[in-house]
Amino acid sequence: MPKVFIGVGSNLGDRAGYLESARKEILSIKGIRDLRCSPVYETEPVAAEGGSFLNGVWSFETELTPREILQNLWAIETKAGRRRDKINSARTLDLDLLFYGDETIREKDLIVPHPRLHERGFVIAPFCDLAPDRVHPVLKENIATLKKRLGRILGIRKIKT
Ligand code: PH2
Ligand code: MG
Ligand code: MG
Repeated sequence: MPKVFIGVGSNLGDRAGYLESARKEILSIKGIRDLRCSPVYETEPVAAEGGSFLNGVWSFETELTPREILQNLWAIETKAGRRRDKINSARTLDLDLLFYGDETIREKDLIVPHPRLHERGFVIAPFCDLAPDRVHPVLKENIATLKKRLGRILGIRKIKT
């Protein structure tokens, strides 16, 4: 059963509340098991509007297809009142599919692994807490190595373990 990693983020409204509801929503999806959550980081926005984010990385095992996961993630975002008026506007909840097992997918609205995850301290730092040995299916390096390559990550702070 493939192991899935998602990036979670919120920088609008009750940020911790949105992450907590997302966790409950994911737990309630049939066909998902063994949800694990990284510590939560407070992070400065990178090329995005609004205030600081809460970010984390979560993993689970699933029988669902990548497309089914994506649809579930979108539905949870919508339930959290996510609006999509502008790219990178402040958001109540952002759920991004990072890895789907070792698969590489290149469709218009579904690119896996997430193309920028290795450049983003707000993804790599929590990812490294959760799964340092996980190997990036395209870059063929593990998350701990990718984190080292980023050097000193500024603008992030672990707030909850
Ligand atoms: N998400 C973005 C763009 N910028 N910055 C931080 N700190 N955290 C995010 O989750 C984030 C971002 C696009 O989704
Ligand atoms: Mg995102
Ligand atoms: Mg997104």
